[in-house]
Amino acid sequence: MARALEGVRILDMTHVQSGPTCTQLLAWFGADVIKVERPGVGDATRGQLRDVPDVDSLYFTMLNHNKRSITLNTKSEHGKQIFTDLIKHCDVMVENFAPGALDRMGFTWERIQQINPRMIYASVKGFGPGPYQDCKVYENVAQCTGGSASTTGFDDGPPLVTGAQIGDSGTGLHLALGIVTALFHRERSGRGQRVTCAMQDGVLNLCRVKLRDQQRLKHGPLREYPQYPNGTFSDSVPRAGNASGGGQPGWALRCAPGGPDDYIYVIIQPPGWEPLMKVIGREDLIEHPDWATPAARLPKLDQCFALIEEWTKTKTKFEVMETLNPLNVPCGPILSMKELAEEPSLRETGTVVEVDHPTRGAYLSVGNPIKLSDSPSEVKRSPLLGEHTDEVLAELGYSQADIATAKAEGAV
Ligand code: CAO
Repeated sequence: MARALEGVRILDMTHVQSGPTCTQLLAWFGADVIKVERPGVGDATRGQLRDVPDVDSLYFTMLNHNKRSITLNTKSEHGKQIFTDLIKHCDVMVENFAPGALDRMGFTWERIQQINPRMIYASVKGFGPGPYQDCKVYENVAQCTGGSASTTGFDDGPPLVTGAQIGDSGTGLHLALGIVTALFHRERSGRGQRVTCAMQDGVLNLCRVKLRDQQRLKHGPLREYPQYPNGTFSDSVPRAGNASGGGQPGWALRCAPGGPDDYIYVIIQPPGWEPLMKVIGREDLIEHPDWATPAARLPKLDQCFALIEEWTKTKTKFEVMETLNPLNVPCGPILSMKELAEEPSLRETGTVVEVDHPTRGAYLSVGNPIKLSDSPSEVKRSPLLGEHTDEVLAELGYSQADIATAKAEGAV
């Protein structure tokens, strides 16, 4: 069965995390992703955060599945020739270099269009046009500049970055959508186009509800935030701790036996009040005028959650889950990475997969979280540096002698 993006060739100039997550998704959907790396060096992540000496790091292997690797010095004359052939050969080019790097190599968007008018040229940058357009940007910088850090954390603490890589992987996801949209458009227009996504913009898009709240602030306090009604609001959106939305307050509550991840997030929806109070043995509060309605509870949500926590502290998070779910009380255990790695249901769906690697051996990875019924993803190991150089050059029409010359000159 042909996979969804079979036949689409991607010229992958990406490195580190944001770009590679994008091209990995396209590879999982069946695109032929040709990753171009600097001879002898490769993607810097191959050597970063190494856990085993002399083998590609998990950082690299977990972001570059299903790709082919070719080494190419795109700054040498011979390398530029090969690169030009690759641009002719491919449908999509993806890069996330520092601003202007490809222009400096001589490959401007205008030049790329001359070489291949059907080319879709996609880039991740830290910022869009504006005062910071020339800056280099990494994950946490994007989280800070996109509005996530200022709205994450507790009221009395500093801004916080999140473990979810919304700057890098989030922007990679956005870019992948831009690319498949441009491919779809090319079916009708016959032409490629430029696709860009700035990390600041991607993070802000994911923080959309916080810009909503910024505007709501003008019309009074944000009643669903823990600052209401006893704390104070400034003129910008505060950090909301673990609070959830207005009509359905939520909080992370401690569970037994009291380890760092022994918590469960519980949401109190109006219909959930009665069953919750029955479970914790406080039937007296079900009809009590000081507790029975969302409006009555709002000023003392901390007390509501403290009552429920008295009960959750006596159970494990999984016992609480088993008790509250049949009662239609939305809740979810705080799962550690260890628990997720060992979760059988995630293994069964391929969301967590074990992959074999020739120099590292078996390792765990996150597979494709997007499931297509007719185009399932098979996760294949990441390539070794330059593993497919000869193969790809042969596909471009280079003879064994041409390849030997390119190697002798250091172009590949
Ligand atoms: N052959 C020859 N030269 C190559 C090459 C190849 N195959 N591949 C890369 N290079 C060159 C580039 O052309 C560039 O050279 P110049 O500076 O002379 O133009 C040089 O290698 C370094 O590229 P870079 O500036 O992109 O790399 P960096 O390590 O200095 O910066 C990063 C890394 C991520 C900060 C920067 O690329 C960036 O801001 N990218 C956009 C935002 C982004 O994606 N950030 C997410 C990163 S993950 O947190």
